Amino acid sequence: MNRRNNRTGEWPRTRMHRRWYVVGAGVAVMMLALLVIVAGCGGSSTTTTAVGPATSTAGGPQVIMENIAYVPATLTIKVGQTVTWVNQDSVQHDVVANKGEFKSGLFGQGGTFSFTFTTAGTYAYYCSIHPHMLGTIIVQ
Ligand SMILES: [Cu+2]
Repeated sequence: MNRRNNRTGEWPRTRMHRRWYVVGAGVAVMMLALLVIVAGCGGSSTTTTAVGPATSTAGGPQVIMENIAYVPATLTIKVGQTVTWVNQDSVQHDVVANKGEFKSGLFGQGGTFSFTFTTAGTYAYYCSIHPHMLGTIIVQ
């Protein structure tokens, strides 16, 4: 029979490898589960306000709120993209669409607001406490 050979240690080594395969498969399953969870959360239009350092928003298009202005004032994106507004002012701001498509609520320095645009069009918006603070998102 093909039993293990204690002298060479051949069989135990193979078993070790098998054990690592099992661990690897477990990790892969966990990663897949995480991906599914993350994908499931990515709905059509998310409106989340996170207060705290804006560190997890890298990558997507951003509008910075500074000196009581939106920078850039006009931002062009593609359908399906998520815009994140980041308040870098020492005063509170919000993001309110003229036609009501989104409304963030006030948030202070370091706070962020994200909105996913699923329909092409031009979205003018303003800050409810600074009448001259205006911006536009063009979704193509
Ligand atoms: Cu403001």
